[in-house]
Amino acid sequence: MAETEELYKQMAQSIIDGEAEQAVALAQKSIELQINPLDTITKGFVTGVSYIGEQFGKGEAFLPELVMAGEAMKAAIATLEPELIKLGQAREVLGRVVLATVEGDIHEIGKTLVGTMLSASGFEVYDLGVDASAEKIIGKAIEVNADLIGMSALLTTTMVRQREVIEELDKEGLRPRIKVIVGGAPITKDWAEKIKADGTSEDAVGAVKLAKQLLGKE
Ligand code: B1M
Repeated sequence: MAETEELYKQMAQSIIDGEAEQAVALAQKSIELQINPLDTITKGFVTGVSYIGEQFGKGEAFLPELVMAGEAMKAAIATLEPELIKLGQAREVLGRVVLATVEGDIHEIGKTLVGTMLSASGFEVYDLGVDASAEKIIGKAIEVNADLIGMSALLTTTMVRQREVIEELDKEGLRPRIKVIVGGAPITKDWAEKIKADGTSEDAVGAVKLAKQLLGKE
């Protein structure tokens, strides 16, 4: 529908402009129009944040713009969160997941989205936030008797931390009981195999599917 396409464009632009209030207003409008919140995120807001990321990579946008885009993105996703939860209609607890962005990395938007979708689908999620050390992640996994650890990394310099956590889990004999999934923009299937993770996915919906498969809950 032309109106929806126009709305997606405005959403992307609100992120590019770093206009959090506008992003929230557009997210609310999408709820009123009963647009699937996952479409709102991927076809609207993510288009904007990807564009600003590319511009930043080329030196054509600067850190303050990246920060403002990130804030606008967070505000939009927070507005959509109740709708995302409704999508899941969880009935039983499928398993316990410890989720974090790895040490040295403060990118939280994708990780939080994965957490929301996992919760909505019936997983009990312990979200440790960003910049989480291996010690913190493993300690929490032991404390809550986790079935799965999910680690997000957005920087090529921090993705190595995922391997460190896996090596530590192996050393402590906690695998294969605790499964590990990894994700984030630079993470590939090759990387996941190389570090002996149990899997990776490109997006939040894929992460839920993978978590269910790994825990035999499909
Ligand atoms: Co940063 N940043 N950033 N940044 N930032 C990137 C990642 C970058 C690619 C931009 C670029 O240069 N083109 C680049 C990394 C380059 C590299 O490593 N090769 C970069 C850089 C360089 C930096 C700084 C170093 C900049 C600086 O200070 N000079 C700095 C690092 C700070 C740090 O972490 N120590 C930095 C800071 C920031 C902000 C704080 C300003 C902000 C984050 C705000 C926040 O999170 N609160 C920010 C942002 C917004 C970005 C971009 C533009 C967007 C990231 C995002 O939120 N995407 C990003 C460019 C890009 O990725 N295109 C960029 C939307 C989100 C929904 O997608 O996070 O990919 P994503 O999550 C997806 C999937 O990846 C997957 O599902 C999610 C939902 O579909 N997924 C998983 C994610 N985690 C998963 C886990 C799973 C499974 C799937 O299982 C557990």
